[in-house]
Amino acid sequence: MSDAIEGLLEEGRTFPPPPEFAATARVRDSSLQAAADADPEAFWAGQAAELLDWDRPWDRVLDWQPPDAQWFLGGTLNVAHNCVDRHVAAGLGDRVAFLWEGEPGDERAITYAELQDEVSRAANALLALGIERGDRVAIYMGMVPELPIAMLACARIGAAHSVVFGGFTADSLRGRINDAEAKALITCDGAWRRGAVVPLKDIADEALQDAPSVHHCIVLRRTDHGVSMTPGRDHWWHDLVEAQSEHCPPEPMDAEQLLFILYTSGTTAKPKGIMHTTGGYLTQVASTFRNVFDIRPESDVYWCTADCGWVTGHSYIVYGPLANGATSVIYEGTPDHPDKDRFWAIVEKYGVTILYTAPTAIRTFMKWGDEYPQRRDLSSLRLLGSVGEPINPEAWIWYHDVIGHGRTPIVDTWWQTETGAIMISPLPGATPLKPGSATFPLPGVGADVVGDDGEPVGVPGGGYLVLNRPWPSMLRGVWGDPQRFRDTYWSRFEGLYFAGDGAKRDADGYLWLLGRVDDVMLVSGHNISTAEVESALVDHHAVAEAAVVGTTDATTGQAVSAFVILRSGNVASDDLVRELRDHVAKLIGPIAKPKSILFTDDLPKTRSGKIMRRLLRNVAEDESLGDTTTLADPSVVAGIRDRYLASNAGGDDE
Ligand code: 6R9
Repeated sequence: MSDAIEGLLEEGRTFPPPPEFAATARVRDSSLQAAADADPEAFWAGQAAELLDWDRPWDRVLDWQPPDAQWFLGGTLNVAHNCVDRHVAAGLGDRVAFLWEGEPGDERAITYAELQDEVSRAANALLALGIERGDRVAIYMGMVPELPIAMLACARIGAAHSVVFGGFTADSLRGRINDAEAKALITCDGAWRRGAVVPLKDIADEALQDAPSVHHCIVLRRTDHGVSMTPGRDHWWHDLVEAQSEHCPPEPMDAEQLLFILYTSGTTAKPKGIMHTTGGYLTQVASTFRNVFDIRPESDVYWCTADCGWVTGHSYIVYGPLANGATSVIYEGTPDHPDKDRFWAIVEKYGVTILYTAPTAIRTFMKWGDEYPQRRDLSSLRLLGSVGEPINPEAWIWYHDVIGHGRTPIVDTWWQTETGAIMISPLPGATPLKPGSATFPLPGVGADVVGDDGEPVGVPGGGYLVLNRPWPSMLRGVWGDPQRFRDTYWSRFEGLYFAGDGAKRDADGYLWLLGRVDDVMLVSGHNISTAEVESALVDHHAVAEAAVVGTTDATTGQAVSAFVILRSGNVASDDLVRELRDHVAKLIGPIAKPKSILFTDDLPKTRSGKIMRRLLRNVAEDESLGDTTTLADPSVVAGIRDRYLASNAGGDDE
C-alpha cells in the first residue's frame, strides 16, 4: 500500500466535510436523519409534498403487503410536468436544462422552455400514432437530447418507456421489445462512437423483423449516413415530431402508474424487466439528487457520465436533475475521443461543478496517467460522485487528489436498478468519509448486514446486504414474472429484500460494499471477497486494474486467480508476480494470496463497465464461455483465454 494511504487507513483517518463546503451545504447535521428515523413514512411524505407538484394529494402514504408496496395511494401527478412545465411556470424557462455536446464537437444548449416545447411535440407525435396510456414504447438511441425528450414524452402521456442501451445487439433489442410487447420504437439512424457510426437503424431493422407488437418506428436523423425506411411503419422524427403542436397538456397519472421498465443487463440468465412507477420513484430520485449532490440549481453545472440506457441515466441524468430544475451536461461519445482528456476538456469548457462517474472509468483514467487531467482547469469542481461498483481506496484517493485537487468530497453511492434511487451514500456536508466506504444508509432507508440465518451480524461484522424497510422508489416487480420477483429478491431471508451484495460494517458502523455475493470466494474455509483482493492488487503502484475469481482447487476448495492490467511503463515478470502476491498477503493476509496471476491488456466487462467474473472463471476453469451477448467487446475473453493457456497459469504452487 502506498505509504500515504496506509497512514490514512491505519489511523482510521476520515475525511470530514471541508468547512467551506459544509458551511453552505443543504444537509449539515443529523437532523434530517433523526426526523427520518423517528417516522420514515412521514419523512418520505414530507419529501413528496415538498419536492413535487401533485394534482391530487394522496389518501395513504404506504400500503405494504410484503413484497408488494404501493406509495402515495390515490395521489395523482405528472412526471413531465414536474420535470419541465412547473419550472417554466415558475419563471425559469430561460434556465438551461441540458448542455449537450456531441462527440464530433457540435453543441446545443436546451432551456427548460425549449424542453417543454420539444417534449410536448414528441408527446403529440406518440398520440398521433395511437400510443395510449399504459402502452410500452421502446427507445434505442445514442446519447442525444432527443433520448431524454422521448422518455419525458412517454411520461407526459402515461406510456411506459423501455430504454435499451444503444450498444446492445439486435437480439438483445428484440428480446426486450418482445418481452414488453412495445407498440412503438424510437431510434436514430446512427450514433457517433469514437469517430465512427454505430448503425442503430440497421440493427433496429433486424430486431423488428421478428417483433410483431411494434407498429411504428420513429427515426431521429443524427449521423445522416443513409438508412432504409419501411413505408407505413417508419417515420422520420423531423417530419413527424416537428410538425406537431407544442401544446400538449400533461395529464395527471396515478402515483402507481407504470413509468418505465428497465431490463437489468445481468451477467447471467434472461434479463429481468424491472418495473418502476410514478409518485414514489420521482419522490426518491428528486430527494436523493438534491441531498446527495447538494444541488444548487441556480449555480451548479452537473454532469453524470452514464448512458440513459442504464438506471443511473434514468434517475440521475433525466428525472432527478430535471425534477430539481438543475442544469446538466450530456456528452454523446467516449472519453478518449479525440484524445484521452475529453472528459476534462468538457469539465473545463462548461465549468462543471459536480461530476458523477464510475470506478471503472476512474481506474481507466489512472491507467492513462495524470497528464490528461493536468492539461485542463478542473477548479470548478466542488463535488465528485461514484457509482456502479465498489471504489477501491487507491482509486478514491486518486479521484480525490488528481480530479478534486484534494478539495472535493466524494459521494460513493450504492444502489441498484431495482432500488431506483441511491440508498447508501454519504451526505457530503455532514458525513465524514472513509476512502472505499459508501458510509451509511440515507435518511428514510433501512439497510442492514445479516448472516446466513438472516440475523444482523452486529458491528463490526460481515455478511449479506439487505434492505429491511420499503422505500418509495423500490421496484414494483419483474414485468410479466411475479414469481421471479419473489424468488430473486424476497425468498432468501424472511421479510427482507436481499440485494445480492456482500457487505461489512467496520467498528465505526461504516458500510463497505464487497461486490456480488456470487463473487465471494471460499478459500480453506475463509470467506474472501473478490473486491478486497482486487483492491489490494490495484493498491500496488504497478497495477492499473485487476479482476479476481475463485477457481476450484483440490486442497483449498477454491483458489484465488487474478487477472491484472499493468499501468503503462511496467513490465510483466515472475518477480512482479511474487511481489504482487506478497503485497496481497501483507494487506489482507496470506490466505488471500492469488494462486495464479495472469497479466492481460483488457478485461471482459459488461457495457455498463462491470467486470464479468463468470467469464474469467470459465477461462480459469477452462469451461465453455456461455452467453457473451452483454460483453462490451467479446474478443477480449478469447484473447485472455489464449494467454491463460499459453502461460500455464495455475502453475505456481507455493
Ligand atoms: C446503480 C447501478 C447494481 C449493482 C449493485 C452492486 C454494484 C453499484 C455501487 C456498487 C459498491 C457502489 N454497485 N453501486 N457496489 N459500491 N457504490 O449500478 O445499478 O447496474 O443495477 O448495478 O452494482 O453490486 O448490486 P445496477
